[in-house]
Amino acid sequence: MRKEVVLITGANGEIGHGLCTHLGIREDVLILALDIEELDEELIPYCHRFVQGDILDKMLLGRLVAEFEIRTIYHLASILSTRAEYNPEAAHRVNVEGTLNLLRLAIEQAEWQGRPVKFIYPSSIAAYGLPDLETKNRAGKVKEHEWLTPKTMYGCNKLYCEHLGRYYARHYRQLGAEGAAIKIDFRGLRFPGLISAFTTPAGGTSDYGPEMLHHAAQNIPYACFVRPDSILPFMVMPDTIKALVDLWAAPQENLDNLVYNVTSFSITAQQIAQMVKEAFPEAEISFEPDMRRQKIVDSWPGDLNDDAAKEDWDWSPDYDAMRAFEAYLVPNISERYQK
Ligand code: AKB
Repeated sequence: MRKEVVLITGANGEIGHGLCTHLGIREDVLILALDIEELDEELIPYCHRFVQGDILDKMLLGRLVAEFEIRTIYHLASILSTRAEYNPEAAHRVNVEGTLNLLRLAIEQAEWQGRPVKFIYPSSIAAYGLPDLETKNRAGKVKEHEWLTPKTMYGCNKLYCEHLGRYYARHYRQLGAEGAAIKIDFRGLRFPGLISAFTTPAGGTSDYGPEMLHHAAQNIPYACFVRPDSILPFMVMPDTIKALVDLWAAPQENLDNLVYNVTSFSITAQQIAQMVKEAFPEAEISFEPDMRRQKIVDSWPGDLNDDAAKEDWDWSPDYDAMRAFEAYLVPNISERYQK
């Protein structure tokens, strides 16, 4: 008998860490973890099986299908916005072709199991693209259908993969002999910048938030690459995991959207620096804006409207900025670097 598993791609990444440690302790979940890098040792006890490999390797994905009954896919693997700008075509391959491979795997599994497979997809504020700072400041809380003109390869990839998710969920093989009887249950979340106390992100443009904090805790000076007044929505890892798990558990009939905005608090780089300095008074933080990365941040919304998530699946974050710093980030980060 094949074992029922939850497949997590990008298990070693920032969200992967949080999700594996959260789901891995549940008795009703067996995690099949996939990552291109070797799995961090600390994640091993949380995963039923780890497979090291590439989401572009169709043979490898075929082997997983032969061995496991995949009920849910959390497709976390991707190349983030800054890194993607250095090699846009490679990013497109991983972010789009990789997602397509996973969607294909999901539909095959759904057809074979005779029931939809849940496909949980973390999208991003990068799917938005506001033309200039003035428009960003006027736009306020951006809704899901507004300003969908991303300026980065990563943002284009995320937005397009949301469309692919909708296609596989609603229109797959619509002209085939019988159409596809069973489709997938695609659920997407547009996340703000994320901050974890336990891992640092790699290759993102909202990374100045987490980087400021992790540098301060290690007594390393930090030059922030955006202006002090730059504003973005952010969320800490416990709320990120809460959103991923709550959306997964929500009854399908309650979901009017395929993709939902979620956010916790909006904050400027200057305010982050102030909160970091309150926690770590020795912190040396300067501002040396890189105008090219700044432009990307200026094109992302300063705030998100997450009313649809609140209405449809009762979304509500547990952490505002103050609580995020005082109850989660500062104590955990301090402990981490004191070890
Ligand atoms: C990035 O900066 O690329 C990511 C994101 C906002 O999705 N953190």
